[in-house]
Amino acid sequence: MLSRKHAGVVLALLVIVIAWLVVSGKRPSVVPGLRADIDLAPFHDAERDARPVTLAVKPGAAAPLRKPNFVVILADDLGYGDLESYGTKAIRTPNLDSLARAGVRFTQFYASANVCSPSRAGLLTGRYPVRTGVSYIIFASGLSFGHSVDLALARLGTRLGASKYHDPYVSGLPDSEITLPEALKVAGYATGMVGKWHLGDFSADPKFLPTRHGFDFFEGIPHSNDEFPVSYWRNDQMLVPDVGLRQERLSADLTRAAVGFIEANRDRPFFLYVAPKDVHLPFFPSADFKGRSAAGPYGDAVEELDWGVGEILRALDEHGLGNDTLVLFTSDNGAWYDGSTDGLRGRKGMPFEGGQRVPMIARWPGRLAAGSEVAAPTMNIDVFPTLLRLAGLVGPSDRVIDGRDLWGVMSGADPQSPHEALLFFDDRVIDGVRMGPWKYYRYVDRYYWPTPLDSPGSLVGDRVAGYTYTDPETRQTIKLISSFPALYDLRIDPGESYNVADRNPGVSEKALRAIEEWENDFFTNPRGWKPGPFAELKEGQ
Ligand SMILES: [Ca+2]
Repeated sequence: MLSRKHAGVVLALLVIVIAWLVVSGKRPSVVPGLRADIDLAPFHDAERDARPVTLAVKPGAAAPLRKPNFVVILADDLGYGDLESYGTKAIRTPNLDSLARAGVRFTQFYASANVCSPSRAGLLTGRYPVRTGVSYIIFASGLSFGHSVDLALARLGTRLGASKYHDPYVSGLPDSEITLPEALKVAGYATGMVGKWHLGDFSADPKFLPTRHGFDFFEGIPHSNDEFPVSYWRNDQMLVPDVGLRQERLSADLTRAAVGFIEANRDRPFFLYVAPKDVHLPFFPSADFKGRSAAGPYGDAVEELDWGVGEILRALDEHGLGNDTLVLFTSDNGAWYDGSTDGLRGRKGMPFEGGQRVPMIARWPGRLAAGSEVAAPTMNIDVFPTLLRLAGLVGPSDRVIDGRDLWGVMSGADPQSPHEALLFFDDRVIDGVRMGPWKYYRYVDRYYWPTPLDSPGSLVGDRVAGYTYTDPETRQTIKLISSFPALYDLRIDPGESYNVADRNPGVSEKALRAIEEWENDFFTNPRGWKPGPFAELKEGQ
């Protein structure tokens, strides 16, 4: 017998299939300027996959005598307003606040996507995530029945024109992408990763293991802690097939692994990437933290995250590495159901400020001014070129790197943003752009999958977005719904509440042009490959 829940799903499927049949033949149009479909061949390029990193990344002439260590900590789903140093009064974050006091606090730093996987792809490659093919969340390969049904419904709905869901271009980070650890190894770095990967389910296909993408050492989980089974790995060995809901120990285990990596590599330059499972749903703070914050289980998990950061900082100090180490702390996207955006509009899954503006703290005693602040708009794609230059590396020469060197703004040498424009994607579509104080959206088409009712290019959305009223006397026609394009002046309107697009047509035009130019380049050369002297380089090897 079908349970009531399953019967409902089957009924819904039937209704959708019948509706689909009624309108079949009408493929969802793709509105010009919101192109979503491209040839996937460039994302599966065996020849490029096989090229050694050393063809494109080289030690520069001015390599530093002592290469700094890098520790990059990437929290999960932590909102812009969830640290005391970023405004919360409900959660205690003494370690992260001491990090901010001893270093630089960024106030306009963005994740490169509003969900997990693409944001991580952007951080590790220095490129807008769509170039890597990780255009959306890469779900675990062993999906539950319910989740599979939901995705099937979303795909069907997309074909029908009633929803908008696209699988990522790839099922994991392509080998042809050069990751931060792969590049830093050219400069002799030891590389380690601890925590959540989410760039390909390596429990199903080992080619997506972090150890196959530049990390000498890995300990952690393949994807988010809400996708089961949650297997726990060290290097290429699965230690626990399914942690299940026994996740109270995870934060402490991952912290121990991070501290162990620092101890093991204290005598050589190292790059450590820590990607805690906190504070993604579901929350399982350990006994020491349960009930400690005034912000519910979410707040407890943030406090445990803060503790973990404190342990890592303590390990650096204990080994006398503090002054030789650049520590970066940020989040992969904005707050989701719980968490604070500090009043910014939108949450995880949206390109509004609340979905992508995240805390960012940089500490390097002696090199970065303690207690300073950076207000220039910057993004996590900037970490890659910044660390490469600090390690004395040049390149990659064979591809577009969208990120920019942050050292100027970080050190105070040049307070101007290195970006004229920063793009905001939703899935594989560019929704908006930040240019100076302005944030422009040509369209924001959905909150989170699967069903937007007002997205252009969909059957339902076209109808809803097309609601108009014509006055019978004057024959004047006005639009009744939606207010796009939208332009916000973040200097006076950080909450993105007042659309001033009509009052600033020049700014809107310039912003739209920036989006369209990037998009046109992307559709001709999605991977951003540059013509390069590879033939000669190969012969010289
Ligand atoms: Ca996330």
